Amino acid sequence: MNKREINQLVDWITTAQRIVIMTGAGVSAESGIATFREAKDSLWAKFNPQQLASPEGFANDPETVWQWYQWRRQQVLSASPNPAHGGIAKLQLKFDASLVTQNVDGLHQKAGSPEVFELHGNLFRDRCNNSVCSYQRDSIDVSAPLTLCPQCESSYLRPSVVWFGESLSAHVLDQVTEKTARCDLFISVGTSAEVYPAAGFADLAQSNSARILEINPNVTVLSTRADWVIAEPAGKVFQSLMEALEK
Ligand code: BJW
Repeated sequence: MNKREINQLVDWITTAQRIVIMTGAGVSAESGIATFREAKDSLWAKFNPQQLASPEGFANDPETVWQWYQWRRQQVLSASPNPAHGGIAKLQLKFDASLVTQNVDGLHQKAGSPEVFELHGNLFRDRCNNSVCSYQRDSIDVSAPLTLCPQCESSYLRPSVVWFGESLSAHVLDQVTEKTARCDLFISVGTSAEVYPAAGFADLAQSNSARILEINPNVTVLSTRADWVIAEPAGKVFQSLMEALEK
């Protein structure tokens, strides 16, 4: 980012009344965690994440889906937050900024974010795959095998994340809708903006006259609608922003 851009970013942040920051997998890329649609060189590259992260994928092959999530848990447990996670946490503490994430990795919390609206759940919880059974547990044992639910003993335990075709928490959606409808600056960071309902929040903000800022090194479906695109890695952008704000 050049000096003019950094000054403009500081101006947008400091003059906003209410900010909503929406993050996706790209915010964790600089922590070494593969993004959802770009993982090309991992052990799991031959699998399609969109198929694995689905009720159909789990029904067809629960063992493979379970092992994929165990591998991802292991990856995340050995990762640390990067300057984008840290910078976002600092913005939340200094300004009226709400954080909404599609990520399930918990790195925003690890970086000190005081409040995180997790749209797609959390990697480190399991729940029973039978929606009428209420069993849940924390899950950080990356070598735990696929098991039947100890409560109903009829369905497998699965990660407590939201798969395609599944509903997001109505409570979380209501809170995010309310924050987004009232914001005057919406910052989309590291998301391809392809998955709904998350992708619809930028439209909601824009229809209420908020400025839309996208931070993503690659063009997305949001880019042409955004008021400003900073086409650089999020870690680099937030590092520059923090240095400028701390001067
Ligand atoms: C960097 C970077 C760096 C790289 N710095 N950036 C309306 C229209 C059409 C379809 C639908 C609709 N409403 C609902 C649907 C169906 C569906 C959907 O949206 N499908 C689309 C694919 C079209 N949605 C759903 O099914 C949702 N449920 C629902 O709406 O229920 C009601 C309903 C059902 C059916 C029909 C209608 C209504 C549920 C969605 C759940 C998504 N779940 C997943 C898996 C979570 C668990 C897990 O992690 O395993 O969530 S899928 C996956 O995509 C994951 C992510 O959170 C999500 C978004 O991905 P994200 O974060 O954007 O990652 P990438 O990889 O796509 O992009 C990374 C970006 O980072 C890239 O742009 C890079 O350039 C960038 N980047 N390095 C900054 N350093």
